[in-house]
Amino acid sequence: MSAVNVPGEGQALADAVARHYHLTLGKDRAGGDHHYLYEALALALRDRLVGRWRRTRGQADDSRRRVAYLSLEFLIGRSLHNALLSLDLEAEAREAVAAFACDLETVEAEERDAGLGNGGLGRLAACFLDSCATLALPVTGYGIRYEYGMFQQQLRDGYQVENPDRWLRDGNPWEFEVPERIRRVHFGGRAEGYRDDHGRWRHRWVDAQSVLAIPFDMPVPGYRNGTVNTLRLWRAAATEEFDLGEFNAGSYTDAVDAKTQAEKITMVLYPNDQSEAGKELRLRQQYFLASASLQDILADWLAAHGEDFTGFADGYCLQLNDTHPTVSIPELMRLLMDEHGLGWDAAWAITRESFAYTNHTLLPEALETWSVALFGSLLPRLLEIIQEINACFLTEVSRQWPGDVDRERRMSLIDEAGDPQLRMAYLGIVGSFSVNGVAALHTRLLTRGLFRDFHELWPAKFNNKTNGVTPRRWLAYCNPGLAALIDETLGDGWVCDLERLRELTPRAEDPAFRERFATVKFDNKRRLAGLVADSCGVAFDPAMLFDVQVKRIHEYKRQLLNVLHIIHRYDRVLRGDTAGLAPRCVLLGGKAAPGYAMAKAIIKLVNNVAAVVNDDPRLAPWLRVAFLPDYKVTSMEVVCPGADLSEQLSTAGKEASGTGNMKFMMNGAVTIGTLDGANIEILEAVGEDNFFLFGLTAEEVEARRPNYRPRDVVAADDDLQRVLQLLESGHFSLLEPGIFDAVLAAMTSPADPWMTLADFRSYVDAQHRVDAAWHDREDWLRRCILNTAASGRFSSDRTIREYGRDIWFRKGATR
Ligand code: 26V
Repeated sequence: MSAVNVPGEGQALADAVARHYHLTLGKDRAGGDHHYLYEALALALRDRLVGRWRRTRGQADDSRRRVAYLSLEFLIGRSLHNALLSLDLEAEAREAVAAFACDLETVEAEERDAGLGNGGLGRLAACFLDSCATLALPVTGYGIRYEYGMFQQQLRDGYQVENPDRWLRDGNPWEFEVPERIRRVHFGGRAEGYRDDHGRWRHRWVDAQSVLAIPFDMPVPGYRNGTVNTLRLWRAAATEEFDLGEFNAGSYTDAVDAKTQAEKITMVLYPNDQSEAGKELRLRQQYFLASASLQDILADWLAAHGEDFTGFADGYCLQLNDTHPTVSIPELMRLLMDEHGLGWDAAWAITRESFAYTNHTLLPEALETWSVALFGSLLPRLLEIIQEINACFLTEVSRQWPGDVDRERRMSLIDEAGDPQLRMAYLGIVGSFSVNGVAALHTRLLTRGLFRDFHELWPAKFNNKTNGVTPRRWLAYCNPGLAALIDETLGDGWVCDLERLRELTPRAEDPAFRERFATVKFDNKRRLAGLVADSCGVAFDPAMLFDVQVKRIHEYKRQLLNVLHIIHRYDRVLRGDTAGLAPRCVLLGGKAAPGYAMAKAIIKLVNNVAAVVNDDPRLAPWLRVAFLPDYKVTSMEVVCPGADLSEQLSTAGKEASGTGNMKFMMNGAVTIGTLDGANIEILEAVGEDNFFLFGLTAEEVEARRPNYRPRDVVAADDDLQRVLQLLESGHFSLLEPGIFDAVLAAMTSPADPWMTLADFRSYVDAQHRVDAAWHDREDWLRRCILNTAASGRFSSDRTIREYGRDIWFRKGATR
């Protein structure tokens, strides 16, 4: 990629860094401030990206469908190392910062994570953008530039404390404000009918308040291919006229108030907890993203095609990341009809051929609904449109199933039982040409359960796209040791063709290769032990088995099962029953939604158990336990390369896919897991000998539920009795008696939706198999290598190729 005449590209990186340090930032060398050096390096890299960015935009092929990936979350983490890797400038960057007597790792540590997401859903969006750019696909991400990302988690006395994450405090060198593309978004007021100049009945939205949507573009570099795509994040601001009008009227404080009201919209990322329901601000965020993004897309369309929208659905695909942006469906209808004069039928045909919807959860409490009353007061014209969509849809249902009123009630976009609610997932299905789940089991459960009626009506709309993760960040970037070993063994083609890792399979039989793999793993474990020592004050010995569970804290993910097993181990050591035990360091980490009391109690329990275990010298040779505070993308980059065992314990049927499971596998950890989400596909890929399977299947869980009696389970299991005895006796809560009562009550309730105790025995037995396997070092290493070798299918490149083939660029078919 030579581009000598593009400014910034011909110059040596070291010169560019020095120029930015001295001239752009105005610093002299004596200061030696690492943060300024980070900024200077980021600016120098950004310079290299802008030319490619412009060329990517210029090469946009008008005959090709473009994709907008609409998501309330993009959990991108850090950008500097990713840019270095994409541009292949790591060596030059090391040199450049060495001139400032600094090493690259220190400079990289200055960057704050862009934590604009909760967990898997947001990180998936980030991995997808990476794959789209690497595959040179014309995909733009649209999201929100939250002033405060995911909260920072602190532990105080073992309890989670949330602190605001002001990630933009020191500025963001990766973003470009684009004032010439500011949009205006409306709220409130009312819908009004009128007759236009041609005598046609039209609608308009009047007396609304408006806010400005200001776009900030972040570059999304492809891997060494010259492509740079865009992530466009919107920030809300007050309209100038509004401010000025108030100001002229002498109402200074009202003007300031209007400004803060407007800016509130993009102030904070919502954590996904139950208390989210009914939050008006959250609905404002969703509509703000939808309207600003669609206006932006239509502006491009108008510039190229004028007011002729006939080919719009062939020109654009709008992918909805869960229900959060589904308000885009009625918004596109509104824009096409009210702003551009299309009739209902034409607008509807375009809309349902443009949208595709991805579902990311089966949990009923996570399925989004909005009160019709709230929705109508905030977005009156959109409510009218949804009601009309629903009326047309229910006519279709009654044509298909005449007289089946129960089905009409079940399928209605409005749940009329009690306070009427809009069912956003159903809106997503009705307004899209494609609906997909995120792992094979998840899609099957969707079409047979939650979306059964819809699947009967439109079977061809439904499809599966098993998730993946980008091998750039989750192998090449986070595990340079393993990446170098693979490069040396296979060449470097695997980075963009991960199936090539299969060629490592025979290497598992080569003792010399195993030794090299072991050395890499050991180094990574040392690095992880360093992180644990620094952030938890617990000493992890890299010679011990590193057993890791990091993810959001939720009852369905069953961190509790992990805790029960830790207590069981503790109990065994105290009873002198150490035969066959593998010495382990157990690491847990993750954030609890601030309003989720049970999840917070689980964090406290892990910390209390860790304190008791770590304080007892008898346990030192056998067991160490730590809870890693503030788990985030950057922590995972150290955690997954250093793990030996990946804990994937969700109740079967509850984890839609999981993506952490894939990152661990790629980095050569062995999984202990249930038959849930993508675990099933991981097991299929790696084979039963290289995966520690346990627990009830999704079908067994449902069959067992009606007659589940945890007390009987306890009565039949001495180990479980002793574990619960320790918990009930207050052994882990001596200073705060009773604090775990609610946790114990939940686990022992016949109504426990997660059926934790039902899988205890099977889990502990599987952990014994892990111990046995660990003792045969060569065999263990073989398993690790086979896991990496089988992880090719879990590259998000594969996932994105499937989205491209079946959804975005599908030829003909039902569209
Ligand atoms: C949301 C809520 C909100 C209300 C209370 C409980 C609750 C629990 C979970 C969620 C998350 C819903 C969407 C989500 O993040 N799904 C995740 O998407 C990942 C990417 O597809 C997938 O790997 C995870 O299995 C799935 O949980």
